[in-house]
Amino acid sequence: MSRFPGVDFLDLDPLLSDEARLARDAVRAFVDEMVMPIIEECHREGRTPVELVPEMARLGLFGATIAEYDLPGLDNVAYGLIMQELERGDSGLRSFVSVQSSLVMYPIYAFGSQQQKDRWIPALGRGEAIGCFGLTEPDFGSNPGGMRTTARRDGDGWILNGTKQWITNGTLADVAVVWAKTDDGVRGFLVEKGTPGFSARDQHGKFSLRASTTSELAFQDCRIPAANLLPETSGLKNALMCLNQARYGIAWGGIGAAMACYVAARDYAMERVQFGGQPIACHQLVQEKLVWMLSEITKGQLLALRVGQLKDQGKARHYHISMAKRNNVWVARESAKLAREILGANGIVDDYPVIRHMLNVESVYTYEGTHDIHTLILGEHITGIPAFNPPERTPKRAARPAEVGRE
Ligand code: TGC
Ligand code: FAD
Repeated sequence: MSRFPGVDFLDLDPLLSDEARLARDAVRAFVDEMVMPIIEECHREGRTPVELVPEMARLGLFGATIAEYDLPGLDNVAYGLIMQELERGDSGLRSFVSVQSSLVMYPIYAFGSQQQKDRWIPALGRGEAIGCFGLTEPDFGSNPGGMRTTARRDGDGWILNGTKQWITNGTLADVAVVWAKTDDGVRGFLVEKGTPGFSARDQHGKFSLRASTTSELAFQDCRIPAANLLPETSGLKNALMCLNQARYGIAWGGIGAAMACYVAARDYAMERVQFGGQPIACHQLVQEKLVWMLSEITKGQLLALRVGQLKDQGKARHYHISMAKRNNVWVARESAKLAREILGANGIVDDYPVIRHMLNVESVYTYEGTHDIHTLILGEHITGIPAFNPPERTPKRAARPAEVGRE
């Protein structure tokens, strides 16, 4: 079994706490020993490696920043490094941990009642329960505020109606954190597996994130007890706060995927011989690609590290996180493409991890706010002008081919 060497061009290791290094190294070893031997098979078969859940729980990867309920209470930099290492293995695995930690444990911990926390946080932390997060709907992805799912108060409970789509771990989940419109705005609810009126089914045909389960959730007059409302939620803002946690982890994860592609490409270039017995690494064009990857990975590490430090100081704003998610997933996407080029035909087969990362990163580029949505979030921060929903204009009639060049 080969050990992943890591990428640390600027000697950033001394900037990390002992705790963060220990967490990273433990997850790096876990990925080398337990993930790499099975991940290509999971990707081929399109299955989530649920057999890894007990070991991930033992390593304290679920809810790692929570300091209660016997959870590790790590800082955000350590959490980020965990995400980096997991995504170096596979984006689907990082997604599993992101959803469990940032999108399920975080909202229950931040917005839940004491009873909800006591019931779910320990079980989710031990991996005995799995969670999912339902925000996106078939007609509302980038614009979740338009959601059609409703929750109506009815006696001592709530009635949910609507559909959520593209939900990671939907069919695996014991509990779904579901966002729905109420008379008092958007609020979060806990819906347990098996509740009458709640059904989940997997979405098939994915060419990306194949080692992850993606599902549709349907609510048809689904009645849940009043106690399943997350009491501290009062608007879409609460859902977006959960996204901040997950997007931050993805910013590190993108660097992990880019590192995997860079190391695979560098090693391949040193070995692969063409034209006169020299390895392809001797060509300037190949070197330029490796230099691009290493430079961008290094800049991405600095960005993620600084946002992590700001987060630990309570100073990270959502636009800082948007910049890190946007940039670092783009670095992963471009690195995967360059690495695939360097591997030639071997770049399209799963004997190497590159094509899997290249396919995975298409999902990561899209979920948790597309690249372009993060551009607009940053654009709004810079200018103060939200450009998500420009005023309606009547489109000019397009010229017919016969009219082109007439005037
Ligand atoms: P807008 O009017 O701008 O905002 C509503 C309120 O929320 C505040 N806010 C935020 N607060 C905390 N964190 C953020 N990131 C926030 N962004 C906005 C805002 O200040 C406002 O507060 P207040 O007090 O005035 O009420 O809302 P909008 O409806 O115009 O939407 C803005 C937009 C487009 C940026 C937002 O909706 C968005 O981020 N869209 C992208 C959707 C998205 O990322 N979906 C992800 C679904 S989950 C997922 O993909 C999981 S993948 C699995 C994995 O993680 O691995
Ligand atoms: P759309 O919003 O329809 O966007 C389509 C295109 O239009 C994009 O290029 C977008 O950038 C562009 N666009 C949209 N609006 C604008 C604008 N105003 N200006 C410029 N361009 C714009 N969601 C969950 O709630 N929970 C999950 O667990 C979850 N897991 C996922 C797992 C996978 C594998 C995938 C692929 C998605 C997952 N999602 C999940 C959904 C994800 O968050 C959405 O796909 C994402 O928010 C984008 O929404 P959309 O796909 O509907 O694209």
